Amino acid sequence: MRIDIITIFPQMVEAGLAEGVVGRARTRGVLDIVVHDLRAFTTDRHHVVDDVPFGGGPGMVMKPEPLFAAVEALTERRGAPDAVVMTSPAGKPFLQRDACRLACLGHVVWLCGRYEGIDERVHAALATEEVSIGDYVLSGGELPALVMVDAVARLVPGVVGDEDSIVADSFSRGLLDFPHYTRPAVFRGMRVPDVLLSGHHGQIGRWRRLEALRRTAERRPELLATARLDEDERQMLRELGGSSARKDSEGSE
Ligand code: JBZ
Repeated sequence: MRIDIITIFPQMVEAGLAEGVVGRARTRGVLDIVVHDLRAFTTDRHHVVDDVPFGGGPGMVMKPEPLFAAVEALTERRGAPDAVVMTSPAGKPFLQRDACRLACLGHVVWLCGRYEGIDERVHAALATEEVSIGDYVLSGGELPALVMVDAVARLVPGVVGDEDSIVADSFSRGLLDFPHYTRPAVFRGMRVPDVLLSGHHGQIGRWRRLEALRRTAERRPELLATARLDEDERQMLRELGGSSARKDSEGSE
């Protein structure tokens, strides 16, 4: 998969892509990720990428010309990308299903916003989607782009070593993950649950599904409305009791 990231802080983005599974996939040639300095696509002496907002008000707005020039230069060299993602606090939420959709594409470009925002014509005529990682105030789109690229990249075959761990991940089944333990079996008086030491794989699997359901009901009850549960899990949820033990069709809230 080919990914291009266009930013005014290329070193910040490069640092986030250098290590871990994504960094290794890059060095192995499984992922072709290139970070571009937006200022390289300006034509003025001072490499200006922002300007005052029409209509007045505080802060600056990212100019459209360098962003269009960057994507057009990429299009000339590599062909038109399959998607152009614009990070923005005003975007739709970026969810696991978006990561899955983008991971199936051959070539995706990310545009990182800075200042008060990006000229709306970038959304209208250059980006194919405008997405946000969550409801908190950030100072730019570089960290959101890194979050999204990480979520996409680990779904590309060969990036994560153990395919099973992708399937087992939180959200792949729409539930929070179960609790994990490693040695020692007793640490500062806190014991690992006996079932995990039993070697009984049927019971261990059942315990993990129950704990995943318990956590989800406790921390993210709204996820239960869309989680893919089998009849066994629906029964476990009823046995957990309380208002969180509602049926799929009844929805959340
Ligand atoms: C994002 C204009 O720069 C920003 C500022 C905040 C921000 C982004 C870009 S993208 N927040 C998010 O994904 O939530």
